[in-house]
Amino acid sequence: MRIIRRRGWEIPESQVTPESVVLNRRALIGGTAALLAAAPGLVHADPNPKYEAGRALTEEKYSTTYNNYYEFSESKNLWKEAQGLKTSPWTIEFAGLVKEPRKIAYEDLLKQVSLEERIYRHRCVEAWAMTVPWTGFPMTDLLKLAEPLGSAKFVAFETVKDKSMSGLRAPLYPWPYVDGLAIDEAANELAFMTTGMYGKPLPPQNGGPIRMTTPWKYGFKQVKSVVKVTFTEKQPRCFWQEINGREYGFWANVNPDVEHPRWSQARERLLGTGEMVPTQIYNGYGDIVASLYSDRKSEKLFM
Ligand SMILES: Nc1nc2c(c(=O)[nH]1)N[C@H]1C(S)=C(S)[C@@H](COP(=O)(O)O)O[C@H]1N2
Ligand SMILES: [Mo]
Repeated sequence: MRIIRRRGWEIPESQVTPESVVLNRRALIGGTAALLAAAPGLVHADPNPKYEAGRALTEEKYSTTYNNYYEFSESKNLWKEAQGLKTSPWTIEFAGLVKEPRKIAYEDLLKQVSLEERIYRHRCVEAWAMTVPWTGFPMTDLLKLAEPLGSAKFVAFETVKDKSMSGLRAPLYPWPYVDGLAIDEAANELAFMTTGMYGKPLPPQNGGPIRMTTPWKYGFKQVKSVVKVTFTEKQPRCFWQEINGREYGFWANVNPDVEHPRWSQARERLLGTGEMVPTQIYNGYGDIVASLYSDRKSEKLFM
């Protein structure tokens, strides 16, 4: 098991978690050493305070049973169907403006990165939110492995198309699901490749075996079950932008003051408790990411 990097992104779990959840997770981690050693994509890291989640973790039973994954279904209740996605073996392709286009087995990729745990807030454009302890590695490490050329200005992530996904039969959608980032966004310290949650491998419904996580942006930017990473000179086409570019743009940074054409973004509903809380600009991560946009003020940054 590679693992454990003492860097922050989260306050110690004991400070953000109801005591019972902490105890359960400690029991899980302590009691399943063999499982942890055997399963890829796992980590239990010692949190080192840097970024504060500032709210309780969402209970796992909610974040793993209330999902957006249109390849399976437009309903939130798709987790059972998603178990049909075989997440091993898994291969990721590096394509486009890279030194050498190639495919890499997920197992081999994991050997070349260090896993850590980060507790991030997640904000869906539909105005629900959750707080999740993710496992994974910085997106910069993926960039290093992919070796993009200097001419690469953007990176696009693509979701698998699999026979287990009955939603793919909806012909109106521009499958595969693709979304992307500017290279400097992808290199930001918050951008994360996620391989697990709650100390376990990432389940298919949450984008297993590997998804990307950019917590300052709306959830639809966060591509699940990634099989292809393509470097481009121009902004890549993005799934939701293509479906409805008026409502869903490329940058899609969270902002409580920029309304969705059909609803307010001022507040968000916490999964599990149903509590309504104010939404923060950049989902509360502005101190880390706002500088990415200082030279992009003319762009439609918030939707
Ligand atoms: N491939 C794919 N990725 C996707 C989606 C999807 O439908 N298909 N939905 C997105 C949206 S809208 C959100 S809010 C998050 C939800 O992630 P979660 O189910 O882990 O909460 O996944 C994002 N990634
Ligand atoms: Mo979403």
